[in-house]
Amino acid sequence: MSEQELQELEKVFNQKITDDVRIEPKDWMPEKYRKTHIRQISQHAHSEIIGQLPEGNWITRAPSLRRKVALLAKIQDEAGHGLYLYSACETLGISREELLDQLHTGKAKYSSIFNYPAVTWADMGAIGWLVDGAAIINQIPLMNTSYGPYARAMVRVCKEESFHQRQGFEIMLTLTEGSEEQKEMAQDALNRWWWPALMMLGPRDADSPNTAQSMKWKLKRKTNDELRQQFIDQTVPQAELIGLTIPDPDLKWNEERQSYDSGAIDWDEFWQVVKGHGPCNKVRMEARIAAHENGSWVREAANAYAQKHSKK
Ligand code: FAQ
Repeated sequence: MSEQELQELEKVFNQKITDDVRIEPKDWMPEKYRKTHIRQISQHAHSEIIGQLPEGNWITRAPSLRRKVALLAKIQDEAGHGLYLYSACETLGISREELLDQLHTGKAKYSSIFNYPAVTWADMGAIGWLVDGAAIINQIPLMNTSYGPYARAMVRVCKEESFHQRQGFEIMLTLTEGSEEQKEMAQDALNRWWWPALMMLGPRDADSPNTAQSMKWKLKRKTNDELRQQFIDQTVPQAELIGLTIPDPDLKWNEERQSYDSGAIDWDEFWQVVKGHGPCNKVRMEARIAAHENGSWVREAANAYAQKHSKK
């Protein structure tokens, strides 16, 4: 392709971004746009899949049939989200095998939040309320992201996350209306999940190497810090409503900004977890790799079936 033809294609692409016309798989796109999308969409998919593990531990210990059914449905939804996202990512010219290989060899990241343990039933409440709550705030703007398959996948994902957030909040509400011990359990879960939930939205904008370009391409519609502020402003009144205290002594309403000021996040902890040194990184990866290996007979059977039918 000549330099002039390439420039022409780039011009058409840039105009689409400016006009909010979605980029579709068969459209020409800059190589860096393609790679950045593979990075973000695949890491998002991996997070949904690994994200099943902390809650999966509690299915057999749910306190009632109703709670068990809701938790099971939620975890199955997360598996579905992973699958839509892998499919969206594959439209960019990478195979599922390669994506999974990147996860299993530690080349691709997944969300830091899933490297923390779920130690009590209240953690099921805190995960739904805070982790799914933060995920929705991050994902609603992604329904307007510039890449068509990613944006479309987000529509259903956001609807389902909203049910997840409510089921988590309802667990917390029930605990806070229960015995003193149950209320303490809810507060303890909030204390442990609050800071990791804030970190989940990514490093400060000043330390985020990808944000500027991703905003230009409209892959990201809001920066990490904007999303974090939105999450804090939305969640603090919810905690107050159920009589829980956000574990941040510096949290204060700022009348001028009409927003909360909050305390410093421990970014060293965040980077340690991202680099693989969080409390559960090792067990999460072991569980994921074991699940993949144990499922190899399903993939072999599906391939054999497909081959048999392609010969007919
Ligand atoms: N954990 O320059 P930035 C869910 C990495 S889904 C680990 O700011 P970017 C549902 C980042 O990859 C949760 N690594 O990067 C659910 C980059 O490294 P790289 C997942 C992180 O991409 C609920 C480096 O740091 N959601 O929870 C994290 O512009 C309950 C520099 O960062 C998504 O993935 C982190 N928290 O912004 C499931 C949403 N943050 O790749 C089960 C889509 C950053 O250059 C149960 N993703 N890093 O080597 C996004 O919106 C963005 O990718 C961000 C990061 C905002 C996460």
